[in-house]
Amino acid sequence: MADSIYAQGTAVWYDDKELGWTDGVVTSTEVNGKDVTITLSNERQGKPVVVRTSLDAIANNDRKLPPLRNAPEFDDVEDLASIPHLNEPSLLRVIQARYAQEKIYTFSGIVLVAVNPFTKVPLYGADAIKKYSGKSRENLEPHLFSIAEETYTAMRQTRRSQTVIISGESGAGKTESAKYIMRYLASVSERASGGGASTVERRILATNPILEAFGNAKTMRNDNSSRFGKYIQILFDESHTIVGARIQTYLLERARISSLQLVRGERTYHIFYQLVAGASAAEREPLSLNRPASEFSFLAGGSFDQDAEAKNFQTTKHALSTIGITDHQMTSVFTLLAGLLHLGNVEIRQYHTSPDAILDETEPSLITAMNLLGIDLKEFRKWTTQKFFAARGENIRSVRTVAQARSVRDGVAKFIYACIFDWLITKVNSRLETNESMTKEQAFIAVLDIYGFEHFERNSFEQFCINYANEKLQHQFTSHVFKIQQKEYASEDINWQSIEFSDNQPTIDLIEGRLGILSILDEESRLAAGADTTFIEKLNWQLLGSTGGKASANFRSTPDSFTVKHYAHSVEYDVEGFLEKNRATVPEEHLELILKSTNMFLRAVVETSINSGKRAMESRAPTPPPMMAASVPSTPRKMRPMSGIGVQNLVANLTNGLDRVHHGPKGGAGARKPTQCSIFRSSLKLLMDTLVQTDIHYIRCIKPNENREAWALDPALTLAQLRACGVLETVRISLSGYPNRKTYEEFCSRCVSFLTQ
Ligand code: AOV
Ligand code: MG
Repeated sequence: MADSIYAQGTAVWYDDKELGWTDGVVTSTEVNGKDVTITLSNERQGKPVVVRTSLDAIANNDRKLPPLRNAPEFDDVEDLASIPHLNEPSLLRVIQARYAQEKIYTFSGIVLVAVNPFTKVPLYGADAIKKYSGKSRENLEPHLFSIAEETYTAMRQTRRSQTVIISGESGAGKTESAKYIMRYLASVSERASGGGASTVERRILATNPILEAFGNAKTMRNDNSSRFGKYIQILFDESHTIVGARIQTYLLERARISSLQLVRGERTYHIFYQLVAGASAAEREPLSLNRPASEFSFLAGGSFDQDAEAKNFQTTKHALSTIGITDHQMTSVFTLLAGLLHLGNVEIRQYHTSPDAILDETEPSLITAMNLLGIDLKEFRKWTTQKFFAARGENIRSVRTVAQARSVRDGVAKFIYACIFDWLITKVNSRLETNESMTKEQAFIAVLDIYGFEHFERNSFEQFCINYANEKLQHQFTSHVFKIQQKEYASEDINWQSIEFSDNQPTIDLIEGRLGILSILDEESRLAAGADTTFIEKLNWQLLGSTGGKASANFRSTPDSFTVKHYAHSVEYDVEGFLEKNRATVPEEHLELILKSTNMFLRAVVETSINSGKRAMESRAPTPPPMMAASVPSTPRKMRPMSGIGVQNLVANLTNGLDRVHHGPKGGAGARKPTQCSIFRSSLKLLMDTLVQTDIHYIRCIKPNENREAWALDPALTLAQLRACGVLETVRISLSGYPNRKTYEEFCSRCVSFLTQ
């Protein structure tokens, strides 16, 4: 009888409408224990609050009976799995009580929960690293280093590769955690090799400032928000010393380049601010950067601290040179970045009252931008303001509207920036994963720092991709924790009560199935007449019309948005801009101009990026070789000037998909230009294939308040995150199951060593 447990004196939680979960004690029971009086711990107007409730009424209203509260000594447990009464408020109480004592880490079965302190904490110094190395997690306070040590020990003992998956909302602390883990591994490797930091270790740590300068930006949620996902594998040799690394990145947010698409108060990538604040007079002069940042439209709206950015610029440059980027290459990169800043300032006007775009040949920003980028000014101007298309066998000219021309201008800037980012990653990888490191590699320890689930007021293509990635990771997590454990118990005939868990496979099918959202989006992106409106129509027809019922449980739509029921939350996506973002390309003519640039570096950068995109698609190989699954080719690409024929071939190959857009279907499927979502999907598939070959460790970062206030915890916000990342379900399974697994041999050897002590 559920009600018999609510005897007088029982400590319970009461779900108060105003206060949320509140401590209470059953002070009396009536009607055979079915009506209870609960006295709450808080007072109103100097008197304790007393609530009377009928357990039958609660049950009839389908509300949860008051959960049982644990004795106060359980408020400080290091593992949530060890509390007797396991329910949401009890779990929150532990996290909250520990956080109040400045203990930011708590285990939850196999997961480490990390609550952001939003202030510097003295937890990560050399002494802490020393304290955790060689120790098992049971003997020390929960810490990021317990997990890092666990991966290192496991790799040494089993020779298997390891992955730490770090997830959580924007600003929860994923990237900071990833950096501490990398630092820990570098330190223990140093000790294994018996020397100081090696070149390779210094290079690996140098990737952090580089990736942050080029891939992070200030957003409303985080001043240093990663606008890409990353999977960094640190490679170890037989003696457990670091010999190299490789980095795989996912979906850089391109829209952040264009001021037209920036949310107020948010900024573009840090590197632009660093450059304008930190470049020396000699560096500034040839780049025409002798003016305040506020005069660059791509930088407008973003406030910044001149001195801090100048200092960061030096850090970035130092890191670039540590990784092996030459001064000459650095100057070339900065020239392109300056070219983009000037491109953003190119003024496109409208012709009198008509919406037609005008761009003057004498426009000063245009002259500077084209000079820096080495692009033919006249041709660029022409193709930015007009386009040709074929109709009934004739080439018809049409003038672009101001809005279209500006969007083309920004599209070129986004495209070039994304190419610079790809080039940089390829370059970094070529320095980290050498032939020598590949020969010596025995296993790797990887860290996955990927954007957490996003649910904003307005959600677009980026959120859709991010949430799709999280859906896959959540599935991996549930499969790992729940399915495998349940199966294992069943196979060993262990008495096991099956645990309910939410399987999100239907949502994944809805997104990536044969006729799912992604394939419809790709199909539509490749059609000449494809538009956001036709995309949503097809979604409706395909997902609600023909197949009906099956998908509709997780899918709803309106004429300009669609809603997906994700594991964490239902999210409504505004379809406006989906196709453009998925195509993420520049008009064919502009691409041709870029590839004919007199700036050899720009050509090399674009070529490298195009090839890395193609590689991402090609790496769809059914069975990637173990360990090497997510590897990025190690041989540095030679930068050579392209012959005229080479350029044409490349353009033809690349724009085949676009040709189809402009001139109707032609060319084989193999020649299609990969769309953003198809590249993303392939790289995710590769990631999942790699993950299953590794032992996985989980860190769930929690953002305790929205204001980034030190040591302040908003219970509802925290609870929602604990729920969304499956922490509660994990604890339940750990409790119902058997937390220790030992092979028969291990068990015997433990017994023997115990008996002989
Ligand atoms: P994220 O990676 O999870 O967000 P970050 O790792 O960038 O979040 O953390 C956001 C901020 O929180 C940092 O800039 C620090 O100020 C603070 N912080 C995080 N972890 C710690 C820590 N362990 N100690 C002290 N301060 C910390 V995003 O990339 O936006 O999804 O996109
Ligand atoms: Mg981050």
